[in-house]
Amino acid sequence: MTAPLKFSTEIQAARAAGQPIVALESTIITHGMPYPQNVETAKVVEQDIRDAGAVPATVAIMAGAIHIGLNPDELETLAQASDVAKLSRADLAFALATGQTGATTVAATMICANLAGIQVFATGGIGGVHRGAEHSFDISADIEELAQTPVTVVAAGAKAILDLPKTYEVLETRGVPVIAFGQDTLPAFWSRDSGMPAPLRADTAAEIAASHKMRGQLGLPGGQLVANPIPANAEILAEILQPHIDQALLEASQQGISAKLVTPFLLSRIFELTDGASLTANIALVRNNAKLAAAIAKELI
Ligand code: PSU
Ligand code: MN
Repeated sequence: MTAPLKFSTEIQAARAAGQPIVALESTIITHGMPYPQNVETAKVVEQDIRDAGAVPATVAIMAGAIHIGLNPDELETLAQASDVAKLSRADLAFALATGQTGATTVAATMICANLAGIQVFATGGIGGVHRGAEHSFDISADIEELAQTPVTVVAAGAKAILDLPKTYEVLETRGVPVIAFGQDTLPAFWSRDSGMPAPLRADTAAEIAASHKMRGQLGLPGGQLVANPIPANAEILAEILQPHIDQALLEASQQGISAKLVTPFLLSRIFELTDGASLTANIALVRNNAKLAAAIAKELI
């Protein structure tokens, strides 16, 4: 029994040549950014990875197959579609079995990357524990996936719309190494510093790759979260963002937004409330994460 994987031409060649490959998710394209910035960003990020000496593999589910690497037409179609399903661990098998098309979250992308033998994955921010989770129980499946699937995920920390202290507590409970890159504090997605001390710190891609390998040697399941701060020239200070996040959260609760819709709703409202500044920062941080992920993938060859 094998998983229904479909490799793009570029990824087939990369696998044959033993080149380093970096996985990319597709929910950030379909649910995280508006068109056309979503497809423009996807293409720029893929090129950043190539320029850094690795090969990008954007993951999505199309017509019942796990696509590892999308060609430009597939990327464009996905980015323009308005009714694409957001698929996480719980939805993946059903979507494949019933021939659906859908975008993969961090959790689902980790599963697909691991099936394809890809050990490193770059994104913007992972899902985590939502504010008010003590009432809603809304905790992203991304956390559980990091605890079980051996993929190193490079992100700018958990998204600042979440309850960051609770998110990092649960990551610790589930045994997920959280490694801040180049600083002693955890970043907060759009801003460099959350004020929270980082559990672990690395200053080179080689250290992160060595730790990834050592987890394998110890037989530990699960991956690592690399928390890579947004470049200083692109950050939005937390105090500027906070009122917009509060406003978006208030509207979400007033409108009864729940489950899968919460993250996309908050991201798009913050985009509107910041006149697009949140998107500019989001693009800069994803590109920064892609470069670091490429460097880690090269160390893992
Ligand atoms: N990072 C971004 N934008 C996004 C996401 C991450 O910069 O849209 C997506 C990822 O796919 C992540 C998902 O896995 O949001 C989390 O959704 P939820 O909280 O419903 O698990
Ligand atoms: Mn959720």
